Amino acid sequence: MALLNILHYPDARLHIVAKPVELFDTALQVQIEDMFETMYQAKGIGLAATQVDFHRRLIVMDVSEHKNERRVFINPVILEKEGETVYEEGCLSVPGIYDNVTRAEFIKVRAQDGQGEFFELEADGLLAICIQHEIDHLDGKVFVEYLSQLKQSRIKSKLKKREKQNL
Ligand code: GNR
Ligand code: NI
Repeated sequence: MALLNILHYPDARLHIVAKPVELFDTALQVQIEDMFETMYQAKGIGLAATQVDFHRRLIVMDVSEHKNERRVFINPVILEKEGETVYEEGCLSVPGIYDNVTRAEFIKVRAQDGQGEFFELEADGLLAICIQHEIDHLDGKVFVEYLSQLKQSRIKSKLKKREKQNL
């Protein structure tokens, strides 16, 4: 097992559009395990492969209270969306920044598991929000892009400044 490095906004690699996973091999199982380890240690509820500079359509997630409900979504597709909900989101790639984002309240998603088996899931609440947040990452989109240009430029300056101090 290994901890992976999480990219921080504004890193251009966060805007790469991920390609489908085609091979459900041992290397993929290792990548999934490493992503869970990285997500749990960073205290996140989800992690998209894009965030660890791996540009395939793979997401790991655990929105449970006791951190014992692992979910893997490979090549996820949202089949249905309904309603709207506003939630104060955060992102491991935008540390320390939280702001309201409007998303669909209910979704139906089709994806493959780690073995390549297809499944469908209807989700609401935090699970639905997190799935949409993670699929955005696979499409090269970070939640701050839903905020005003002014907020985005303030967030960029703040994170760049912080990054410099940590050099
Ligand atoms: O840990 C996370 N918490 C969170 C809170 C509200 C909305 C979305 C998220 S996902 C985030 C982890 C992350 O950055 N995933 O990409
Ligand atoms: Ni995120």
